[in-house]
Amino acid sequence: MNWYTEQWSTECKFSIKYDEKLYSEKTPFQQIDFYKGKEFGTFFTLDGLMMVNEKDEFIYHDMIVHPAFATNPNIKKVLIIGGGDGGTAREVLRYSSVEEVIMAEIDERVFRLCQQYLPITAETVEQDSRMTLLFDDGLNFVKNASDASFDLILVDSTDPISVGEGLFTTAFYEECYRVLNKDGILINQHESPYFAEYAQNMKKAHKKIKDIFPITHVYQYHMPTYPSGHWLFGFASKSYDPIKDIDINKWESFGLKTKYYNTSLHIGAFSLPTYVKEGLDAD
Ligand code: AAT
Repeated sequence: MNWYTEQWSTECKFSIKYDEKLYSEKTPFQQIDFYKGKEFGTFFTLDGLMMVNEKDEFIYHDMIVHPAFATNPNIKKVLIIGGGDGGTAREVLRYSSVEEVIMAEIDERVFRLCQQYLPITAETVEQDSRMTLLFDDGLNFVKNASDASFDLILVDSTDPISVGEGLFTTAFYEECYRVLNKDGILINQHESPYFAEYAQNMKKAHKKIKDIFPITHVYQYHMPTYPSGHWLFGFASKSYDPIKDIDINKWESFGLKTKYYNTSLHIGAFSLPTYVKEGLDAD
């Protein structure tokens, strides 16, 4: 019997049975492994951590994209940092009002292998004429980008270890602030409140973002295959508030069918459990 096992904390492991190991490669950036099993379908890991699987990817990709568009339905220029599987770009490109999407992913192999093994996320992205794919470090990309050139930045990154580390720094968040326009929104992969190591990352990221952006929130969603199943995104912005400014009618008028996101959940997602609020604010 084959089991993929992931260490969720020093004292806790999570396992998924698989039928087949589809592919394995060590790139200059990270170890990539693809598996196929019955419960979660095809899935891939980077450096031994679950990134995407066919069964629950809709939760993560709905939640990284749609709350920002329901808050500002006029988003036209989008920057995705990371997101090599293509799922985030796929959801952004569903808005016909979006004019331009740039994706800066450090590891081209992630995208190419997802085109081959995970078409559910990667298949449609490259052929869309609004899409520019760049294989570059996200921090490097924002450093060289012009002021006020994006309405939305989506940071779809790995955890702050190895290549993902630069995407959790003050220098990176400052560059994001600079390249966002006056109504700009930043959404970032914000780790998890439950296990200590992830909760530390969550707290540090929030403190840095709060020092830079005037409006900052953290919102939650249920991600069965990420450690503890309780995961977060950060919402930071220069002018829009995701709760006060949500434009329910406009978002509904887009007519997008979503499997996780809806506008009632949008508001609820920003209501955090007490221990999470305390974990974010504690020094
Ligand atoms: N869509 C959900 C999948 C991911 S994968 C995150 C991507 O970030 C990977 O493809 C990785 O190569 C890319 N990445 C990491 N560091 C950088 C960087 N510095 N610049 C650009 N891209 C980068 C997210 C999973 C979240 C898992 C949470 N446990």
